[in-house]
Amino acid sequence: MLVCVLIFASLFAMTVSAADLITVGYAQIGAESDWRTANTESFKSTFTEENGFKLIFDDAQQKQENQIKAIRNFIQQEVDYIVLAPIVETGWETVLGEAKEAGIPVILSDRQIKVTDDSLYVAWVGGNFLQEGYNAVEWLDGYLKENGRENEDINIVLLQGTIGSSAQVGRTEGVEKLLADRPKYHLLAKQTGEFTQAKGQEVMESFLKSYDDIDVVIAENDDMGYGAMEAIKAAGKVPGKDIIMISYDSGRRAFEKVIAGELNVTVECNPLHGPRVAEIIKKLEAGETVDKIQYVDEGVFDIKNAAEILPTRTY
Ligand code: GYE
Repeated sequence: MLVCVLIFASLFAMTVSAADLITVGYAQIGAESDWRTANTESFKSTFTEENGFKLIFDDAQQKQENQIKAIRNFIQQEVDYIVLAPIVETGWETVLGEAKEAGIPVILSDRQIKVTDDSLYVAWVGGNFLQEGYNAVEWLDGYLKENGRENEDINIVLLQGTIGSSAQVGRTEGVEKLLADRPKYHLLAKQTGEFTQAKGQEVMESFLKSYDDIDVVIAENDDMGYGAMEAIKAAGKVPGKDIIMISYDSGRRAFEKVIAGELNVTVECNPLHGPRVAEIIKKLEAGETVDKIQYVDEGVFDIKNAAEILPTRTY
């Protein structure tokens, strides 16, 4: 009898706790970069059962159609919240309309979307990509000045991220806006390297074939920057010395490259959005209002501060 009661009690406890968990479907973009890996890890370590969540994770392998499918699956599974890291800015109205219809709140993380109806998502948290674009060019101004090169003509190539992603759109716009005010800076070429090291290397190889006078590479993420370094070395030049290297994200590998002198600067974009999204969900659960747009503070790291910051980097 006692055994029966105990079994029943523990089964009851299990059902209650499972039912208490908040189910979250995360439509992740893919695994294209160190940043993305750190971002996935941030969600997986935050949205645990111990923290009161059940996470359903989907990797869309860099395809919007897969993200749309994932969202439809989440709706079918009646999750409590949908988190979306949208690969590109456009094309979300229909599927987010379906989520709204089903009464499931959508939180955007990392990249933004362009929709006419703002009520299709509750909140967004991520980096200020336009500002990151400015940060790169302003860092270059300072660096050239410190090296007595402020009156030189400077040839720049731009390795862009996934075209149409808000990370690419913002960074490109920020860079181009400031370049437009600086007649000594010349943008020789820009092309996408899809945010991957392999594609970054391939595009840089073709840039090096077309231009023998590149002074600066701006890569819209560190991984493409690493690829570009390989291409530069293969062409018999020294990255960080013969060509000034600028890239984005600032994971541990980037700090190590800065310290080694191969990367001149890494403009920060912080990937640790798991706890930030969990905070938003907790507030919503408590009936509180949340800020619709939440930018994360971000820094700029070069040889002056990299060694000091590296030990504090967890990713
Ligand atoms: O910079 C890049 C990643 O959207 C901010 O996506 C993110 C970007 C990040 O693949 O490395």
